Amino acid sequence: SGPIVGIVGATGAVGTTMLRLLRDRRFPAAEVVPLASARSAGKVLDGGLKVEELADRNIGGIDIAIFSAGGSISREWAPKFVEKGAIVIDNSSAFRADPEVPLVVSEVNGDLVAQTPKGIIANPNCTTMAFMPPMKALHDVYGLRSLVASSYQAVGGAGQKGMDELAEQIPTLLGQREKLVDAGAEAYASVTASVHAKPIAFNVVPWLGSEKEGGYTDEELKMLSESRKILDLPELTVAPTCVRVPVMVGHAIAIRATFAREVDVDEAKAALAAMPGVALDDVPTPLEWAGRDEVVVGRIRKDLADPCSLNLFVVGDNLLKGAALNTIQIAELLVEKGLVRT
Ligand code: A2P
Ligand code: 11C
Repeated sequence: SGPIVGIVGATGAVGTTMLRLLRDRRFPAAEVVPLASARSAGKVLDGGLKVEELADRNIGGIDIAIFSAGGSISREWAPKFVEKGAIVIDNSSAFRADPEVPLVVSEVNGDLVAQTPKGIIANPNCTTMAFMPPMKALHDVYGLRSLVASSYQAVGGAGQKGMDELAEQIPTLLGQREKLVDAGAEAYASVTASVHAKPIAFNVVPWLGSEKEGGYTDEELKMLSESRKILDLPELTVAPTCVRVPVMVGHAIAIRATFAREVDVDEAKAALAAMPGVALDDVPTPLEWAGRDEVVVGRIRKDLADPCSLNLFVVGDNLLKGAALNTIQIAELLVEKGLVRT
């Protein structure tokens, strides 16, 4: 029989999606164990599984542990699962930079699931994940050198609480519709932001994550460090700007990609169309692509000034390919390659 799969953070936005994907994709699990905080212990989830508390007594026997409960939970608990014989697939940023932990996008560098000296495989950041399959496809043809990448990120990237905050602010601000037009600051002051950096309903917030060096946020610097690691391009340069927009699910990224060779739009489209997990759409929007597995690329234009650069727009469901789907695809690779205890 198959592996016993533990989902840590099973009650969250990503964890719930993982549980659904295990069912929908008929993952060959002998058993699925949903784990969350003591607050959720005993809760029965859709599908009938009962949540267990993340506690030492509940983690024995798990063969694959998929984490999406934040970096501090991963740092504390992932090694404990490994000690008990599990392979950990971690959706937090806790281990992504560790040279002994592969950072895997299934279509791009899935072979690395066999190289896990620490028993941990990291799942990339949801924004970076969306543009990795298209960039890999184009890199293989033209040789990628640099990116200017500006994101339009959904509130669902911050989990259930991120979506709740937008849903609560919309009716409050809609109730003061005139102020949205001529007294924005007053409307703005009538709602409180706790998850997002500033009120997000009817707004766009160019600050996402925590402050790091040079005025960049951690989310922006992940676009650089994770792209380099996943594409195995240590010299890649990235100019990142991350922006939160009032969209529930679906991150978008406007990208100017510069290559070693001159690009051709039709040839680029053919390379993108041939890449597994990538779809093409002339004008892709997050709302249309929420709930779909593929990342989608549109607005593909040769740069006006530089014949070696392409401008394009990428959209990806941050809960699916950006998070839960890629972790399940990694688990599927482990099973296919016979790399997991059953
Ligand atoms: P819980 O629902 O019991 O708080 P999201 O990213 O959507 O906010 O979800 C976060 C997930 O991480 C939830 O499943 C949440 O469980 C889980 N989580 C948060 N804190 C802990 C903790 N201390 N121990 C175990 N799971 C936790
Ligand atoms: C967001 N992308 O949209 C962030 C959340 O590196 O896993 C994911 C942070 C990460 O808020």
